[in-house]
Amino acid sequence: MRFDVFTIFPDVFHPYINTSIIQRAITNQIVQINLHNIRDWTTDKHHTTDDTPFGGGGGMVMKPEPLFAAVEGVAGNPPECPVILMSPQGSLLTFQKAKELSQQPRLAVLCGRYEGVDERVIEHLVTEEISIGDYVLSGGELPALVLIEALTRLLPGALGDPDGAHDDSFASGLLEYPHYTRPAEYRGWKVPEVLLNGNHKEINRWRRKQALKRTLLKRLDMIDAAALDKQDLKLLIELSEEILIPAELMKKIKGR
Ligand code: 9D3
Repeated sequence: MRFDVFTIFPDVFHPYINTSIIQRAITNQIVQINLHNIRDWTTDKHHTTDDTPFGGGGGMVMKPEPLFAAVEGVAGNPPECPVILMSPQGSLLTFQKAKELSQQPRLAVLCGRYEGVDERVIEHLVTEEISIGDYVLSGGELPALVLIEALTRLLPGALGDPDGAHDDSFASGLLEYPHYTRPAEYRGWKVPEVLLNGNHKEINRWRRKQALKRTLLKRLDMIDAAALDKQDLKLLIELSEEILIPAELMKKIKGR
């Protein structure tokens, strides 16, 4: 998969993409990340990428000409791939959205700065706006890195094993079970006995139960009754002795 990233701060990408999973995916030719400095497509003496807003008000707006020139220069006119604007007004990046976008052979990713980009860029160049959450950042660079990493992890071979992200918690629809490592006792806090006895059937059952418990307690919104099976129903009945399980959910899963 090929990413063309358009930014006025290409340098902030280097340390992160040259680390760990993304770096290995680049080396193994699973992803290609091309960084483009929007300033290189300016034509004026001062290499201006922003200007004051028509109609007044504070702040600066990214000018359309360098953005159109950059994206069309790299991705073609019209662009031959989706053009994504990282924007606080975009739709939220989710596992589903990441999976969908990871099917594309190529994406252009625009990073806004200042108050935003000229609306004509959004209307006539951008095909999709994506946000990474409801909090204010200073620009689209960190969100672009988040997008690139989330998509790269989903590409076959990127995690070094062919099954890739199958085990990832958002793929399974539940949060992950708790993890422990040595020592078996730390400050008097013991690792659950079941993990030490080597009975893998029992361990898997315990892990599934803990994953259900956590998801019920921390992310009830993630629970999809349709994705739970008969053994999950048994685990839920056991869990109902420990925590409150919404009657709604019990009804749905008992009904089949
Ligand atoms: C101070 C200006 N803001 C008014 C409330 C609007 C605004 C414009 C530009 C807020 C943030 C930004 C810069 N942020 C992004 O470009 C951005 C972003 C984000 O801030 N949060 C979550 N996802 C994203 S994707 C791009």
